[in-house]
Amino acid sequence: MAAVLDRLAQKLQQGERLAREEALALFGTRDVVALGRLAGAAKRARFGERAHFVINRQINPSNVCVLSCRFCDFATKRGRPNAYEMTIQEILERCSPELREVHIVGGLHPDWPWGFYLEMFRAIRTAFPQIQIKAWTAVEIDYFSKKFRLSVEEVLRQLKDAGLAALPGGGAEVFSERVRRSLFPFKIGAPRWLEIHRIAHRLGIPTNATLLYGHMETHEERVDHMLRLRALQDETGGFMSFIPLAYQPGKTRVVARQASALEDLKTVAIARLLLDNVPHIKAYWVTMGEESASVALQFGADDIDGTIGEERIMHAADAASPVSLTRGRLVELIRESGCVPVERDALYRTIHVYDDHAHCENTVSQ
Ligand code: V47
Repeated sequence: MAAVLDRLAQKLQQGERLAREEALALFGTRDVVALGRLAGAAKRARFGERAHFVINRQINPSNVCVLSCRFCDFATKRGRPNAYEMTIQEILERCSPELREVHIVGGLHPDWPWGFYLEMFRAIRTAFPQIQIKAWTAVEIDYFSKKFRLSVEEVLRQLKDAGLAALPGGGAEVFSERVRRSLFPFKIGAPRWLEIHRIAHRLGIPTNATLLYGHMETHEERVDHMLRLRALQDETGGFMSFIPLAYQPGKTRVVARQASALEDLKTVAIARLLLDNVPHIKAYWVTMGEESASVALQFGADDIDGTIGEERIMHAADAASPVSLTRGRLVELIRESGCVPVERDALYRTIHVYDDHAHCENTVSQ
């Protein structure tokens, strides 16, 4: 395996791309440290010692959802004790002037009208003009398009006019028909997810992409997922960030245990090497845990997401991480990894570089 890694290192140095079989071989390696070194070098070539975070808040306006995906503990049906629906006022109460980003996703609500979604954005934009709205996955955009009989272009145009800055990467799960049929048969599959992101990119709306791993998918399916994202990115250049999401078994228990820390680090590292055209690789502290996310910054990741405020999706599935982190803790996690913390906005524009240790004490409680 050492010879394989050496050969890949040479290939990468010459600016060549990893092929499918090479990425698969990396999943098989026991030399995780050498893999991490390769991916860390690729991260440093782009960002030096910098690593990003954002002061953000996740808002999930409702968990009522017309779908019932086998891996999801968040979604529920109206009338169940855990069902909730927020008003626009309740959404506004979750926003505050320090925030740079709100990340809004929810269930596919059975009967909220289209005007509610637009009004929600307008209300946020009016009350908090400095907040960028990253909202609604491709699954939700597809649902709005069908439910309100609008083209995807029209849905996105109207949302953009109302304040949408970017789409989050959710709903991609894993681009495998085999897995879709088993875990989320009524949710859109890869072709539609990719089509919606292609349209968003054409309209000048940047997006993220996720991969849900650590359930029943194979390494081949993980690699194929990344390769399909790489192909779309070659075409559009519209993806900002790739976020591997480790499946939280919660009550759905597709598998008994979450992927190991080593598997998390390998997935991050291989994403950095394979997705050579996606600038940012996120180590999502909510699913990986704070410590692994910090280590992942030496394994190819350059971002650890943000303060989050109130994480509900993974915590519905009993995630062990906190629901929120302070700015001070994020700065500390990044510094512990040996990187320089860079506070960013939702579009990865730099807000502040924490190269002065005095800022380490700076904590906010959202
Ligand atoms: O699509 C649901 C996943 C996603 C579970 O774009 C689960 O910056 C693990 O997309 N275990 C939504 N994952 C979250 C998401 C996201 C998160 C952070 C940042 C960004 C971004 C996007 O959560 C869903 C699904 O794949 N999910 N249930 C679970 N039990």
